[in-house]
Amino acid sequence: MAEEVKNEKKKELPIAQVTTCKSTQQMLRKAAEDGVETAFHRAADMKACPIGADSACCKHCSMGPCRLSSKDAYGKVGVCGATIDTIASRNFARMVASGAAAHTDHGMSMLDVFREVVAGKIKDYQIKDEQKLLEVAESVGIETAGREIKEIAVDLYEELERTYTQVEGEIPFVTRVPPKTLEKWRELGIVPRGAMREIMEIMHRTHMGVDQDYENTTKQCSRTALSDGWGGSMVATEISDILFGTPSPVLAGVDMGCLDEKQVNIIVHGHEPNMFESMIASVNDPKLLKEAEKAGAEGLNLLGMCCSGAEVLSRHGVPHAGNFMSTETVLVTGAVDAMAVDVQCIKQGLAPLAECYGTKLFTTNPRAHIEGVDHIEFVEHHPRKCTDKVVKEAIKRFKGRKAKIVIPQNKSLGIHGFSHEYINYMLGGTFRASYVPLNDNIINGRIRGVAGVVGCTNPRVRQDYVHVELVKELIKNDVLVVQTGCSQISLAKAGLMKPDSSVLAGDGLQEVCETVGMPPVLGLGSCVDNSRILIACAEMVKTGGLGESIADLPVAGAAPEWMSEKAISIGQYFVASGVFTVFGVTFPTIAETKFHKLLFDGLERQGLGKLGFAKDPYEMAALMIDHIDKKREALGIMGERERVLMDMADRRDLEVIPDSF
Ligand code: NFS
Ligand code: SF4
Repeated sequence: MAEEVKNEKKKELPIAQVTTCKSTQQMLRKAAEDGVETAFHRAADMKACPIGADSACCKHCSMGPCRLSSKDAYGKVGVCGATIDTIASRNFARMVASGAAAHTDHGMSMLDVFREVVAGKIKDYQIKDEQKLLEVAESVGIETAGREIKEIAVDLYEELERTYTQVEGEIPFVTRVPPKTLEKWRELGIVPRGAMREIMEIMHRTHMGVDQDYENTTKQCSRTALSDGWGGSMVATEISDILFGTPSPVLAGVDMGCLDEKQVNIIVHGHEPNMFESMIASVNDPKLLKEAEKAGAEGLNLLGMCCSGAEVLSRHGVPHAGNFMSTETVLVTGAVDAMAVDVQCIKQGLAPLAECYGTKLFTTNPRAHIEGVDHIEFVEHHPRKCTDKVVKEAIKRFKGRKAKIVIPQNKSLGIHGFSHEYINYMLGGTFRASYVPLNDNIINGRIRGVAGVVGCTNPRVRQDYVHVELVKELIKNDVLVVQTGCSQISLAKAGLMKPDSSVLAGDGLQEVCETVGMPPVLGLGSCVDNSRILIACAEMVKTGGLGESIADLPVAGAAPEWMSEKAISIGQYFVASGVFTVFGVTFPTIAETKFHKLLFDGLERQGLGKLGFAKDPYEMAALMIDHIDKKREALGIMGERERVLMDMADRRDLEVIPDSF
């Protein structure tokens, strides 16, 4: 209720300091006028707990909770005698388990749909991309020649189910891991079995009094995270491509300016594409369109937010209203007639805002209800029941709109939908699709390396700022950037997904972009689509000339504004795959501890990747570029180059981004 979210006595939010997103700034000003609060306000009012931020506390049993000192990490132990390394590594392991569970359960849902489609029990979805089905089946050793699609699909389901349920043995997609990388995993004992087994084992090992050696716990972190990256997330991506189509470049709009006052605005916010796909069918149903017209609307305007939004943006060009830190402020526009959410990253704070502005908010997934919010269950066997109902409720709200509507007029057009397959075609041409041109351009130095910039936005840092500045700095230094999730949306809003943004790139990268006609920043989709980055890395190794394992590649990753436990799982699977991965905001370790040193240094010595940390985007870019150069040096392809550091004049020049192409 509006009364409950009144924000009168609290100090004023320094709006320009908390976000660089123009639409979000405008809506925060409106929120102040309307007397409502958002996560930005709550973050400003509630300081993060310093002991928790350092992961120096444990509540795994009732002899505690125990708080160790962040300042003197080895000065104290828990009641059971647990050291800081035990406590921090156990906490970290549980973050990995939760993040991996979120991705793998999402992948399992996709696989459930696939099984029912193949069995003919779900008729609203079909196998849309048979070519992809064949490729995925062949990649896990399933015979395809002369066989029916259905037969192959049944085998593929059974094979991929092992990703989750297998008690012993390696998960199916290890067939895609470069042999040297896989050899390293085997040597270290971190090749995942089924995700269920790995997650169960983490929860067991982090119970009071079980695994009390941080090095041993960290191995299980890697193994579980790998069951996410090369397991659950990869299944989610591949099955979604098979069912809904493999993305290829598509022009689409991003930002709150995609809302339209004259239409019924419906936002889908969440992570699983199945509900979104059904919603696309609903808003294109002539009967529902008629109903909308009867209510006085010019049409049904469907938009995405967060990851399922990023996924359908990439796959179908559905417009995207904003990333994680804009999900509340978009309601402040008053223009959202309905918002349907499913799982993950749905702030409970949406509920009072929706009530205040009269937006119909619906939960749809049996796993995720919100107290006081209406639930319309989405059932894959008759998906339209749920999505048609949401559309009808949205039309009702449109008809009875009472809230004052203010839509920020910001909208950025850009190209999205660069699947790992498409990167092949784009660089190599349809008839000689391969990663050879990418590798060649890396070897000849036009492209210095590749960086994955991914992850959330977080009210503890200025929204979008770290993502955007980091990516600009990277491309200026000839580093090709691939993106997913909320980070992709930050850069899309800043106009970097346009091919002509290659003017911001260094000479070498600019030349490649202009020849191919691609932007220097490639949007790959949602967070589970980080698996596309793993596959691209594996392809680069396979193509040759850049070393024998993923750890040899001149690549780096970053989660500059992360907040979710999923980001921790993603970070750990990139590190375990051999990639240097830098986190921003904060990191749940104390720098002087043995556990911290293992993650930030020791793992690399074992032949894996390692973690890095920097809050400042330029410092973060420097860490990544230095790492890329170190790898180039080791490969003997360094040539003569220096890192171009941006001065203030350069930074000012970059403020102006061309908005048409
Ligand atoms: Ni990824 Fe997607 Fe966004 Fe972060 Fe949340 S929506 S799965 S976790 S906040 S990038
Ligand atoms: Fe304290 Fe040990 Fe119990 Fe954790 S497990 S709460 S450190 S006694």
